[in-house]
Amino acid sequence: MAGEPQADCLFCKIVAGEVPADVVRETGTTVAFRDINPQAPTHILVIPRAHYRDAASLAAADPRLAADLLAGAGAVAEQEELGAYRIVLNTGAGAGQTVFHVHAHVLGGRGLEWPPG
Ligand code: DGP
Repeated sequence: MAGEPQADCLFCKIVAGEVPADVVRETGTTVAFRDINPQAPTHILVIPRAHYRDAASLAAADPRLAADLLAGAGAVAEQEELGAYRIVLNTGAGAGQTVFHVHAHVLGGRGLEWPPG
C-alpha cells in the first residue's frame, strides 16, 4: 500500500534504525542524514518516513508530506548554515536515482555550477 514500509528498501531500513546513519535532524514525518558518498562539503539526504518511490508519487499521494520534505530540506540548510545551497530530487534511473525511496539531496559548502551535469 502507498506509504507503507518496503522490506527491500534501504531508506526504510534507515528510518527503522535497522541500518545506521549519521542523522542530523528528525521530525515526526521526516529523517535527515549525511550522504554516505558526499558530493559537496555538506551533503545531506532528507527523506519522508513513509515510503514513496519518487517526488511526483509523494506529491500526488500526500501533498502535506511533500511540503514537510521541502521544509525539512530548508531547515537542514539553515541548521548547517549553508546560505546558498541546492536541493536535488533525482527521479528515475536515467536521472541518477539509485534508491527508490524519495530523498531530497541538500548540497552546499562549495560553489555549485549551473547547469548541473
Ligand atoms: P540517488 O542517486 O539520487 O538515488 O541518491 C542516493 C544517495 O544515497 C547517494 O548519494 C548515496 C546515498 N546512499 C546510498 N546508500 C547509503 C547508505 O547506506 N547510507 C547513506 N547515508 N547514504 C547512502
